[in-house]
Amino acid sequence: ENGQHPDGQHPDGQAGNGHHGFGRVPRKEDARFIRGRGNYVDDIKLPGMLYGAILRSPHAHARLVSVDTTAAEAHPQVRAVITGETLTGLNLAWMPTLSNDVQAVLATDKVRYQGQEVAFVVAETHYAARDALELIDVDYEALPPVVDARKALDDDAPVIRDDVEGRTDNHIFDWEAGDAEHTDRVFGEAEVVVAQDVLYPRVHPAPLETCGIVADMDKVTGKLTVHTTTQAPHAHRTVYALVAGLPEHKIRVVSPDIGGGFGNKVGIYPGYVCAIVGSIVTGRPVKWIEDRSENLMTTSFARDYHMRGEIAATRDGRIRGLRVKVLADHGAFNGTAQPTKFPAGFFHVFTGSYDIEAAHCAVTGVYTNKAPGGVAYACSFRITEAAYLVERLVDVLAAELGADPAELRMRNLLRAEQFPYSTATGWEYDSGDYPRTLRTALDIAGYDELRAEQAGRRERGEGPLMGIGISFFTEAVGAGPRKHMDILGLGMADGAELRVHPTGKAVLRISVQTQGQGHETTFAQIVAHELGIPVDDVEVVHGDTDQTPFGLGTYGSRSTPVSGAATAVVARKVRERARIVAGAMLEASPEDLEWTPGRWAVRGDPSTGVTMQEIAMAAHGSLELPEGVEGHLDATTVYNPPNLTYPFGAYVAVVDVDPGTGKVTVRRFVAVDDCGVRINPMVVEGQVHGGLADGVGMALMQVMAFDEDGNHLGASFMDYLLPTAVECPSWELGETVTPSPHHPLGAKGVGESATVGSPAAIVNAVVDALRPYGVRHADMPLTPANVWRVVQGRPFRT
Ligand code: MCN
Ligand code: CUN
Repeated sequence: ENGQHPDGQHPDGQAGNGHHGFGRVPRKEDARFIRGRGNYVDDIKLPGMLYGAILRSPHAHARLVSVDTTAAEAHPQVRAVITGETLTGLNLAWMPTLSNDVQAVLATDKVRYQGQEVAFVVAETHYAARDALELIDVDYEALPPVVDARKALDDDAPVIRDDVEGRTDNHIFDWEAGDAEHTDRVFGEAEVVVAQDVLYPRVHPAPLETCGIVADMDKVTGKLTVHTTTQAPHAHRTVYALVAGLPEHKIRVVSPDIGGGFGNKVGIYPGYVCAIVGSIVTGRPVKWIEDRSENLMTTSFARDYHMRGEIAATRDGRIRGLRVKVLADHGAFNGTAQPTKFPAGFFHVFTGSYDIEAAHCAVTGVYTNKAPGGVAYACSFRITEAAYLVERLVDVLAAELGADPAELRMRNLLRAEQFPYSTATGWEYDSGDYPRTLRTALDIAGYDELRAEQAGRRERGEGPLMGIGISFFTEAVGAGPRKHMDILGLGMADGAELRVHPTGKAVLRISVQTQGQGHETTFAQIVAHELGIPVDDVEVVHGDTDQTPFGLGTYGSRSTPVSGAATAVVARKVRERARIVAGAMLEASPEDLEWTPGRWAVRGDPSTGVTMQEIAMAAHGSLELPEGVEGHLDATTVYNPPNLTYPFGAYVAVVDVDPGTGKVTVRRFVAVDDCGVRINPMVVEGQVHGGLADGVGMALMQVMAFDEDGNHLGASFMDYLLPTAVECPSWELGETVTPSPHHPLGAKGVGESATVGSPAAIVNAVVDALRPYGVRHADMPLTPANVWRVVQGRPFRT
């Protein structure tokens, strides 16, 4: 069973013609996307609209002495110039971040990273706004920057955040999880301990569409409408309400089509606030769209985790303990996006997929003179870092023990009968059959033959160097239970509303927001599956706070686990209401009715049944309903997930490395994902393909580099490389299905799985290829230059 159902039918045969439920339904949204008919923020043009542009700091760290805007204001096309001083007057110069810190909207005292926002010009055209930026005269007094996180806590390090009174260092937080004492004891008794420094470099989600906004303050109605690139429209609205002091019902956040988010569009950026202020000041709509360099230099980056991991094990390869220390570079403002209680996100799932007695991690966050962010790029709240670290460490242990990495993993993986499993750091994994998934991946790859080929090549000294890398990951997605998780005090439950019109057509309203994941199709499939009506008869409304119920948005692969569950629940409410109506129609007691997809019928006599469409008409008609039963078939719900869902997967990469040039070619990549029940296997495979490409990008090509003055060295796609079909092999996918026991559909999230799981497989493969040089670890990105450097001066031994 590999999920191939080319006819679009659900494997259990429920789907009829015209797609009534789960299965490989083509994406509804693609019809407009492939015709160039998408409607993105930059496509929006409002009457009288003005254009904004941002003046940014050329320095990574400097005192702001003066900002002279006289010449810019005199530009004939300029309508407003806004500075930190203007905003101070409005009490808007600083805004709250998602981590309970503050961030400068426009600099007032200092600039703290290259590209930081200093002034905002509003003009009649985009070009005029850009031209006028050049007329602003800023006097900076350069300060020494902190670029290397490892030096941020030195005694002589310049203090970046002296805006906070009494602050004397660049320390943000210390956070730990697990049992330190127990872990130290296990390490003390261990037969084998291996330790490894591992860097997960600073990278960027780089969605194809950059961030932007059209802000429109209507002075007559007092209503602010913002069209913007956001993964979380409702959360943005509440934050704007709190920041600007406007009531929520006077703010409408609309998120039209979004050209990729990948966590880049979770937070609120200074440009958004400036555009809103610009509209308030001028009384006209203001559009601000950032360019590629602005996106790469200033918006939410990802990772930048300096990790040291240790594994304690027995001589025969039983892993007993894990100990981790992390230095987290958060940039100049602590703006990471994650549930409040978890300053290091979900990094404490670093025990991965293994049965480990004791584990402990300590994470220290520091400020540096770089852009803020850290949680983005399909990371599942730092599970990327955690999964990469443990999967690297397991390979280091395998090298130390002379063990096969597949066998070592098999030996330590959680077994099916151990679920639900409580980890040493406090997670409760819901379900899994890990050995089966790893075996499936090894079988597809032909692992034994690959190892034989590798041995033969090594023996014959036949180039290029061949490497085989494995990774096994477990994710925790679907944030989250209200009692454990909130963002800025907002609980993480999602609403859903379902209306069924008289003719049986349905409208679903949800709070999550697609950025390319196909929600308009897959959420319609959930309703179709529950009500037995065609997918085409269900319209999904999202991305507009005036039209959808409250919910926290799309990130951390939470849409299916939370809003997907809400959708199933609300559709079941409608189905139950339909049962009562059907009872009245059939003159039978509702308890005596039986559901077969699409119809309620008297038990044992399906021919008597009434269809959902007939029931809908009757529910809106003159049929007499039982005492106390309202007409119509509409329902609402709020879903508070009882736990996260824990998708997992086994990946095998095969690479060829040219030791002369350092070039790595990914020859094959096998990915077996288990995300529980798949609503649309084709969409899931698309998500996995994208994430695997991310893995190639991070493992081999991507890093946001800085020079020692804090100059950004990767502000265009010439330097910051995105993987293309040329660098990617033809992905080989498999699947296993272990339903989530607590999700109404048995589904788990999958949108970030492949990004989380794939980098380790590729790096493990490259290190495996370099084994003859005695290489045990090499940090990403494994660019030709970096690989070449790693092997220089090392003797080659087969
Ligand atoms: N799905 C399914 N069956 C499952 C699980 C998911 O059919 N068992 C489908 C869903 O119905 C949905 C898609 O797969 O259409 C992804 O679902 P889910 O795993 O719930 O993830 P989200 O929808 O919450 O998407 C968020 C996730 C994140 S956090 C990042 S980052 C990322 C990712 O999605 N950004 C993306 N994938 C992306 N894909 C595109 N094209 N663009 C982005 O910006
Ligand atoms: Cu960490 S990126 Mo996705 O959660 O939006």
